[in-house]
Amino acid sequence: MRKYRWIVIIALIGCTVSFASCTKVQKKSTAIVSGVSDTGEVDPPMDVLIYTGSASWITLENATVAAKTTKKLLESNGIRAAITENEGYLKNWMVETTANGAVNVCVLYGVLPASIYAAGNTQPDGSVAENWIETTDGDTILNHADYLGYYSSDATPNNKAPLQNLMDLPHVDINVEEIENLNMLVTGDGKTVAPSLVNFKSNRPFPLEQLKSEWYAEKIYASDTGSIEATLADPIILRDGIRGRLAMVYQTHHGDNPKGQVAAEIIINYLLSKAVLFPMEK
Ligand SMILES: [Ca+2]
Ligand SMILES: [Ca+2]
Ligand SMILES: [Ca+2]
Repeated sequence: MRKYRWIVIIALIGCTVSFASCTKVQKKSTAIVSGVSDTGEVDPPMDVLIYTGSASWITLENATVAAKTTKKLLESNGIRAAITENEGYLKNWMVETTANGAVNVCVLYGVLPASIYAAGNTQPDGSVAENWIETTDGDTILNHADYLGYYSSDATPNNKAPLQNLMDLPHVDINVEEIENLNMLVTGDGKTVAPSLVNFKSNRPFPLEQLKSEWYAEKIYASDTGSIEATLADPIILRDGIRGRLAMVYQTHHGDNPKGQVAAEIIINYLLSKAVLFPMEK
């Protein structure tokens, strides 16, 4: 009789365990970035996500106008893009698109949100943003307006450390020459890739001599000389060897420039261009 009771108890435990594990497997993932279609298929994450929850050196209103322009142009070229004011959404998308085998682009307006890089520079290595640009996907943070990373989303000034920590270049300093309103002349590449880009004045052009380690200037679209042989550049795409990228596009102090169009043109004609991604296919 006692033996029989044990069999029942063991069977009950077995049922409980299998029920619990079943529940776990069936639990829906909290992928708020991917949509689920009517047929139950999970959509792939957006190619491009534009964050407009906070901005520096551009008003939120102007950032939103630029973001809408970029999104519209990307979509008309078959690129999936979304705008979000929610930095938690941005973080989930970044985690989801880290090392997913596809180039993704995150567009920012002078603010590096705390959800992807802790305010106060408390995570010099391994932030969501740093992990994102350290895979061979070629993922790209494309920054407009203020110095890339200078302010966090809660208005904490992180100053120059975020760029240093993201690049693992402890001395990188964009404003070492304290440049204000430096003429940027469009290069040949700039004319080809971004027809909307015309000569303008940059407040935070990138000093090319600061590139160290495996970082290099992958593309220079405007510079102080109008050629790629230059000292300072904006727009510029910096690349970490075969890994990710940081792009600086119109780093200007409330400059009135076509950020929306030029960002879209750089993404369409270079970063996500089929000719660039799949050069062997004709
Ligand atoms: Ca990716
Ligand atoms: Ca780091
Ligand atoms: Ca690193």
